[in-house]
Amino acid sequence: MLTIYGGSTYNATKVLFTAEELGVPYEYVHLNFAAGEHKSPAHLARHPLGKIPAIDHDGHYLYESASLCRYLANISDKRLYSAEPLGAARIDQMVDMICHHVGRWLAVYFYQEVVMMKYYKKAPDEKAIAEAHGFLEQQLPFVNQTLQDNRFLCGNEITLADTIALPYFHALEATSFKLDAWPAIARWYAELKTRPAFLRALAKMPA
Ligand SMILES: N[C@@H](CCC(=O)N[C@@H](CS)C(=O)NCC(=O)O)C(=O)O
Repeated sequence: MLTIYGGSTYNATKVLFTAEELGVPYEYVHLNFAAGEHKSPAHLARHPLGKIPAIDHDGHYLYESASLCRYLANISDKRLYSAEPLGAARIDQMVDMICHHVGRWLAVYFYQEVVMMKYYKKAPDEKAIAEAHGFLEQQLPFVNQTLQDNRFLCGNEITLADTIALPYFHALEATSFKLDAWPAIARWYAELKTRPAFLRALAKMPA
């Protein structure tokens, strides 16, 4: 039995989208942050820092969204990943680049304009947004060029890089960030956000 513990954030969406795309059977448990469910003793046993996402697979607890997506691919038929070391390394490097660089800066918009403004009712930190904008101006041309040359982030087949990257861009729909300057990313985003697996993943979460 595989249970995914999540909340309404892009990190949980990555895991749900990957599971749906792979067709891995799972149950989803949505933790209520406002009620502190992610800091309960039961959840701290699953994730030592009390964060989401985490999974319980037959009593084995695992966490870290990209690692969880890789695990789901490894326990299924490896669609979205590669059984071949170089192919896997190319997918891993794109996943790491998205999580540690591009996604890290996209997340600033989400944090400042959704979490701070809408949830905590505080003014966004304009300096933090300007810094993120500067890094994205440097980094998104590479992503745009990649998607101009390929249908997906690692070639012409969907991989973990796409199921992990898409939720960052989706979270930006609620922010001032726009994809107008990045037409190939906008084309990729428009295609992926209507994939049935992504729509099923979103349907698991409360609005
Ligand atoms: N690098 C981790 C990040 C996990 C993380 O920061 N999760 C956030 C939600 S997106 C969380 O649980 N925040 C609640 C808290 O830190 O108390 C991953 O990719 O899973």
